[in-house]
Amino acid sequence: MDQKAPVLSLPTTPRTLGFFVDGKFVDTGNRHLFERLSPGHDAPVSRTVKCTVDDLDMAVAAARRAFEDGRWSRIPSVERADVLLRAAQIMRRRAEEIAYWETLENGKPITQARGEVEGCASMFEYAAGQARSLHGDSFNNLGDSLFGLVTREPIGVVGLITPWNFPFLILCERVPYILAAGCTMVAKPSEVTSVTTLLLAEVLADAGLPNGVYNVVTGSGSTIGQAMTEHRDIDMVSFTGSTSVGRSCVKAASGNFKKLGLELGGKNPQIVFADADLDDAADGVAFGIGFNTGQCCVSGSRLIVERSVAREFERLIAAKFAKVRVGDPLDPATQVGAITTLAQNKTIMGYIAKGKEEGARLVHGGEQLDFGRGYFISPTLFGDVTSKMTISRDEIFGPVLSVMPFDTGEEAITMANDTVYGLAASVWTKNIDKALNVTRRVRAGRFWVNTTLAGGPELPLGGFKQSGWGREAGAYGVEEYTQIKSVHIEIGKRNPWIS
Ligand code: TXE
Repeated sequence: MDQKAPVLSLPTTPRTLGFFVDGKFVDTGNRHLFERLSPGHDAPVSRTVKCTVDDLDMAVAAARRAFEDGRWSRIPSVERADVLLRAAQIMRRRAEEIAYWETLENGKPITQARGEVEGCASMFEYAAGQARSLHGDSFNNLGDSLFGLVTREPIGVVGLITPWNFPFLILCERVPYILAAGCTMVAKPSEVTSVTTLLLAEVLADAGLPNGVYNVVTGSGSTIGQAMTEHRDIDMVSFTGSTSVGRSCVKAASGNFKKLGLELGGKNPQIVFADADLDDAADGVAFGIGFNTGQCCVSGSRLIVERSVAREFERLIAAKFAKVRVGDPLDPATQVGAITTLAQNKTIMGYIAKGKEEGARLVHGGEQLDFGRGYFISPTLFGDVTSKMTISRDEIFGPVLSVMPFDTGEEAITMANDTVYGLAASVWTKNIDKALNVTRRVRAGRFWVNTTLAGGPELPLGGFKQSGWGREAGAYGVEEYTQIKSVHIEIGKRNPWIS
């Protein structure tokens, strides 16, 4: 018999967690706390500390001590790999708890959160392999008297600033790589989704990570995030968030010229040719914008579709959208959950109003859904969108798809590239020549052919143009957290300078 999985219940009291420094949770005592309401239920679920810059200094000092004394940065890579592998096991054991808190704070469907935690464990396993295979280079071609080595060293203390859309996934696309490289770190999660970043501290401590290697400071972006990017004792900051804050990170980092990794916004094209399997493409395109309520930096929000099939394709998408199950994030049947914050809900509804005002044709959705609590928006489709309209240019970060028809492949490529961003793109066609041509000419850091949003730890992520700097994950992801040193070794006696 097909039994419906039960809807999970809310916690009876909010969970209170201190921040984490040098292997210990710091007591919340009489500290100012930030109370988080579940965006799907309007109920208080967690309380975390509004840290001060002194708290950040304490965490950075712990990370610095742990880096300099070599308790992690200089141990054999096999030991680092063991810790990462144990962390993956513990994460799998605690997957249900981690997924539950991710859903409560972020509003994403519980089944999606469970899938993400599994993906995170896999990330740790992959990075364990990377820890062991990280290596430099040698030059045996410099003549009899000189031998050259290029060694890789951990970059030092890393500050990690993460957003609220994938609090645990984005964290785990970075932490195991930072640790695999031998760095120590301070993480600062978004103030609205801090719990799972703190739970990772427990997981890593249980896995045997030495104290001081992974520290977490909670609090606001304008105080703690800003202080982190300015901090003179942090060697690198990896920031994921809005392009505007990314820009302020670049200015703030100039004090000590710290290295920056930036993963910023996107306005990602989905190019659909008339020869594609249209039903399959419609399902993929609907998923690409509906997944995580479109609060996804790689969401395919611009649908660039061949004119001869544009109306038919719109109908297919609208039919898919009509069937999407929007609802309680704690219900295992839900496919699209809540918008993560009230501010983001206002932003999305503002863009929907703007789309109508500027003359786009509303084909489907566009409504605030009323379930008596929480913030929910129906998947929304606009037709007749032009490249001048705000909804085709700005990152909306919501479930809003804009249809823009094209006549030739050249025109599709020009339209796809007509954006300041370059994070991701997808192309749907049965013709390999068209697929390859588009893949090679559209400027984006991640590409999908006849699929979207697929991925794993092997393939790096990051953007072209104003979508950011550097790459996370994959072999490149570990290398980002290292620096290289050239070593010149004289063999035998030097040719004297003064004879
Ligand atoms: O992001 P912020 P917000 C986009 C999306 C969304 C918009 C605003 O378009 O509508 O950004 O979201 C920390 N120095 N994305 O305001 O502010 C902050 O505490 C250092 C796209 O929430 O960029 C949080 O930890 N850090 C994106 C993180 O930065 C600062 C994901 C992101 O917050 C800071 C999220 C400062 N001055 C939003 N101010 C993506 N591409 O994945 C804030 N922060």
